[in-house]
Amino acid sequence: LRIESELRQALQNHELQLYYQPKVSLRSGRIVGAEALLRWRHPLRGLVSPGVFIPVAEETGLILDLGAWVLEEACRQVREWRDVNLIIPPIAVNLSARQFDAELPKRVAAVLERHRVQPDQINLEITESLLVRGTDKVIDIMNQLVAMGMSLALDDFGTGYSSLAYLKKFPISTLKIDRSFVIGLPYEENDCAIARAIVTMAQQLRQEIVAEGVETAEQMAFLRELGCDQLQGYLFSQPVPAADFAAMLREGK
Ligand code: G
Ligand code: G
Ligand code: MN
Ligand code: NA
Repeated sequence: LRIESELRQALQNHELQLYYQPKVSLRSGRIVGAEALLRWRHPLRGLVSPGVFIPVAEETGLILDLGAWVLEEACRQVREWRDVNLIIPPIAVNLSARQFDAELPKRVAAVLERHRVQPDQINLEITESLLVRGTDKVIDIMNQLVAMGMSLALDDFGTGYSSLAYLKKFPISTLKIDRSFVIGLPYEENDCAIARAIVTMAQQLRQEIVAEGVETAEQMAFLRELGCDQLQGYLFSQPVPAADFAAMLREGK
C-alpha cells in the first residue's frame, strides 16, 4: 500500500526516469534499437527496481498511468533528439497487458502526433500473457497498431504458456529470447536446444530475433552461429540515461 501511494506521488514529483538499453546488430555490430526501461529515484530509498514496483502497479491498475507516462516520455525524448539532428534507431517501449484495450491505438496515435514522432520510431514490446488471453479483440488491437505503422515485439519469449503454433495468429515482427535461456549458452545443452528451436521457428515465421541478457562473448558467438539478428545485454551496455545513450549513438558505436 505504501509503495502504491508513493508511486502515485513519484509520477507527479518527476521521480521516474527512462533508461535506454541498446540493441546491437550481430551482423554490423551497430546499435539498431534500444529498449526504454523505467527507473524510480526515490528521495529516501534511492533507486527502486521496476522488478519491485511494476508488479504493484499492475495489481493496482496504476500501470495505466505509468504506461501512459512512459510512452509520452519516450516520444518527448525522441522529439528532443530529432530536434538536435541525432539519428536514432527505433525505441521500444514495454506495454502491460492491462494497457491493451480498445482505446490503445487511438491513445498511441495521439501521443505520436503530439510529439510529431513517426510510428516506426517507436516499437512496442508485449508479453506472452497477452497472447494466452488472445481473443480476437487483442488481435484486432494489434492489427490496428501495425496498420498505423508500428512494430510489435514479443518479450520474454519462452517463459509463458503460449504454444508455438499460436504465434502466427498475431502480427508480431520480433521475438525476444528470454534471458533465462541465454544464461546457460553455450554450455547448457537444454538452453542451447531451446535457443536453437526459437531461432529456427522465428526464421520460418520471418520474425526478427533478439537475444536478451547477453553477457559473454561465448554467448554472442553461439547466438551468431544460430543466426540471431540482434543482441541486448551487459556485454554491450547496461540500460543508461538518455544522455549516455545519445553519446553512444554519436560515437557511432
Ligand atoms: O530494467 P529491469 O530489468 O530492472 O526491469 C525489470 C522488469 O520491469 C522487466 O520485466 C521489465 O520488462 C519491466 N519494466 C521496465 N520498464 C517497464 C515499463 O516501462 N513498462 C512495463 N510494463 N514494464 C517495465
Ligand atoms: O522483462 P524485460 O526483458 O523487459 O526486462 C529487461 C531487464 O533485464 C531489465 O531490468 C534489464 O536491466 C535486465 N537486463 C538487461 N540486460 C541484462 C543482462 O545482460 N544481464 C542481466 N542479468 N540483466 C539484464
Ligand atoms: Mn522488455
Ligand atoms: Na525480457
